[in-house]
Amino acid sequence: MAIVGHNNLNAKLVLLGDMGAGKSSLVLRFVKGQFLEFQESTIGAAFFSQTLAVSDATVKFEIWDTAGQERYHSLAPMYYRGAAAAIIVYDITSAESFARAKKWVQELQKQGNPNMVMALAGNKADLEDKRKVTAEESQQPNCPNSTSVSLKENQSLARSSMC
Ligand SMILES: Nc1nc2c(ncn2[C@@H]2O[C@H](COP(=O)(O)OP(=O)(O)OP(=O)(O)O)[C@@H](O)[C@H]2O)c(=O)[nH]1
Ligand SMILES: [Mg+2]
Repeated sequence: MAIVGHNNLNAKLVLLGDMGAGKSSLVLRFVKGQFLEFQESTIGAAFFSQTLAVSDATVKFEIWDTAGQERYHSLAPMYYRGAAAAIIVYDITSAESFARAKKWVQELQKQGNPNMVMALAGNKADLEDKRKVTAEESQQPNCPNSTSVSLKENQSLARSSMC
């Protein structure tokens, strides 16, 4: 996290996870408070920023929304390098997306900034009847408190937990 001026901080945040997990939906909720039923798949990566007042400081989040398609995997280090925080998103209706999320946690633990704050967010909680990743499974030893959210139903991101 870079200190820009008195109580003004810049924080780089990166979104990682399988394609279709909901990374862009999460950013759209955070930045514009919106949800799109047909969100287009991200190509390469997209950049957004959002400024929030946190206690007596102003934090400007510089957000990299990466593309989940496998062919973009090799670009990811460019986006997570130097990041203060990473949110790894998976889709609770897809076991593959959860397997991918676990790989991201491992990759960041090996290659990411050691002080990086990581959160694991199981998205699409509104599709509970199609759930493939149980709440127990999602409690990873290296990320023990993950919970699920629905970006569609505008549940708070605070419900996803820190690793
Ligand atoms: N039912 C439901 N659908 C969701 C939710 N969040 C996102 N979606 C839908 O899931 C689809 C994929 O969401 P995206 O945000 O594009 O996923 P992504 O992770 O950015 O995907 P890539 O850019 O391909 O890596 C979109 O059609 C969204 O509308 C949710 O909480 N519930
Ligand atoms: Mg996307």
